[in-house]
Amino acid sequence: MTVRLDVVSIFPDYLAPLDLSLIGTARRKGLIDLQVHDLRDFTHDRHRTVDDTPYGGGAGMVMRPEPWGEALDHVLAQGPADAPPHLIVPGPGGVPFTQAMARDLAQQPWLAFACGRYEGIDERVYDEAREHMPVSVVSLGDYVLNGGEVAVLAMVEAIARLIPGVIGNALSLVEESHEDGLLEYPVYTKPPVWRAREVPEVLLSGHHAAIARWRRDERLRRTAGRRPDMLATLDEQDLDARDRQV
Ligand code: 6GU
Repeated sequence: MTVRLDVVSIFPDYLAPLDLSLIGTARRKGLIDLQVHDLRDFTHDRHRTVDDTPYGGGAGMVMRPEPWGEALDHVLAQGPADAPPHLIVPGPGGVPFTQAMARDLAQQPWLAFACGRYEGIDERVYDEAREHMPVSVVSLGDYVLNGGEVAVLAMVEAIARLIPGVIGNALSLVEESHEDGLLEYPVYTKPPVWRAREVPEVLLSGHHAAIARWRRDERLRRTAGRRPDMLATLDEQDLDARDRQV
């Protein structure tokens, strides 16, 4: 089954990297049907205007509703009215994007992304869109980007790699940071000594249970150091179950 992804942006070229690497291959294989739409194609004035000053005053510009209305109508018209896409609007004021959300979105047959710029999109566009499809405003983290495009690159990559067939080795998906509540353990490859730095001896021992224990301890140590917030929500049962596995 092909997953359909539509992206609306005033900078379609920003999405060009989605031709590369794993996602480009998945598109060529027909696993992903990704279409990028230029918001300015849905304007009707000579200057292809997409923004205007905010009512009530204030800094910056706001995206006008008319081009967005037409662009979203155009996207909706690509599929059945009774099975519309889930519309994702990236923005720093959204709910946090998480691995769990990526997993959920990777199960959907059709996703649309609306990239805002400037101070944002006229609120009526959201109200109107919600009458036709589910709408989620989603943030990558607590910092501000100039527009949604880079966020869409990140979200599409996180989602696409979870679509069946996109990553050859599905096992490589399970032992990863954020898949089970702990950060990943440190990894090493050859040579065994590099600039006088040795690979931890246990990894060369061939003792599988000892290696599993070491990795579990390193994951805990790393998570405690870098992401104490994650450890706080890991319950003890979880940790006990992990102990029994090793
Ligand atoms: Cl999703 N969009 C924008 N424009 N800025 C952001 C963001 C998204 N996430 C964090 N900052």
